[in-house]
Amino acid sequence: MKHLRFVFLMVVVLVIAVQPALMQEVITATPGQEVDMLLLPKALGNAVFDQAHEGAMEAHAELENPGELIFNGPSEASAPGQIDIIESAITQGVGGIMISANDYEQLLPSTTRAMEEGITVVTWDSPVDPSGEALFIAQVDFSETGTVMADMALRILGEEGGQFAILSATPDASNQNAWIASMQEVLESDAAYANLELVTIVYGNDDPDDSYNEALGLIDSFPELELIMAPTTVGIAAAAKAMQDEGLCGQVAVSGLGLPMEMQEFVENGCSQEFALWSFSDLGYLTYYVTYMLQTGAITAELGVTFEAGRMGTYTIEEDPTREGGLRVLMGPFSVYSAENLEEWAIPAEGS
Ligand code: RAM
Repeated sequence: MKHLRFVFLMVVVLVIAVQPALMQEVITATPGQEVDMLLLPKALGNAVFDQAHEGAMEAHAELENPGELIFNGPSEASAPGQIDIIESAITQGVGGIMISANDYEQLLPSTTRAMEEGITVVTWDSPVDPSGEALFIAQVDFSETGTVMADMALRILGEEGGQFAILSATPDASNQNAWIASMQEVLESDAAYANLELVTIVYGNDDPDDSYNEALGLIDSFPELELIMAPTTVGIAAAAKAMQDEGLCGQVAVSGLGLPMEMQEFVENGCSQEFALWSFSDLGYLTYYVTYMLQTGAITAELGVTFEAGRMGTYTIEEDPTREGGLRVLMGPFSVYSAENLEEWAIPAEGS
C-alpha cells in the first residue's frame, strides 16, 4: 500500500513538473489584433481557391481581426498579374500576404520588397524560392504526391501498363512542376512501374477551355493513349469532360488531383477512375493562422517553433525537404476518391 502511494505521488510530481514545460512550447494566437491580410490565389474563378478563401474567412472571424481580409487574384493564372496585386498591397500597407504562386522566381523582387516593408509573406499551395517568403504551408508532402500519382496510374493501367500523358496547369507552376518531377522519379525508382510509359507533358494553363483542347490534342497525337494524368483540378475535370464528349470513357482513363464536387459525375459515369486531393478550406484556415501569428509576433519563422492553429491543432515549423533552405508547415493528409468510396464523399442528388 505504502509502495503504491509512493508511486502515485511520484506520478503526480512528474506530471506537475513536466506539464508547464510542455505547455510553454505550444504557442497560441492572441485574437483581436488588427492586421490587413491579402489572400492571393493563382487566379480567380477556380473553385479550390474559393474554398481556401472560405477557410481563411473562418480563421479571420475566429481570430477577431478587426482588419480586412482581401481576396484578390489575376483573372488568368500568370505571374505578372500576381506581381501587380502584390505591388498595390505593399502601397496599401497590408500586414500579411498569402500567395499561391504562379512562378518560383518571377515574384521574388516583389515579395522581397514586401518583406523589407515589414509585411509577412507566406506561400501556400504553390511556393516561391525560399529567399522570397517566410515559409510555405505545404498541403501535403510534395514527394509523396509523385507516389500517389504513380500508384493511381499503376492501379488503373495494371502491371501490363500502357501509354499515359500528363496534362498540367501552367508551365511555370512550382507546385505542379515539383509533383511531375517527383512522379517521374518514382516511376524510375521501382520495376513495378516499368511498363507505365509517359509519352508527353502538355499544359492547359488551369483554364477549362485550354485544358479541354489539350486533352483532345492528346488523343489525336497518341492513338494508343490509355490514361491522362492531370495534377490540376481544372485540368482533370476538363479532360474527363473531353473524354465524355468524345465517347472515350472506358478507353482513355482520367486521373490526377481533382475536386470531389467537380469530379463526382465523371466517377459515376466511369470517365474518371480515381483521383486524389486534400482540403483547400483547411489549407486556407491554416495559412491564415500562421500568417496572423507571424505578423502579430506570436511566432517567428524558425525551425522547431510549435504553435496551435485553432481547430486544426498543433503544428511545428520544419525544414522543407523538397526545397533547399526552405521552411514549411506540413498539413496533409491526401484523400483518394474513387467509385469504391463514393458513398463517403458524394453529394446526394436533390430529392434522393
Ligand atoms: C489547381 C491549381 C492548384 C492545385 C490544384 C491541385 O486547382 O493548379 O494550384 O493545387 O489544381
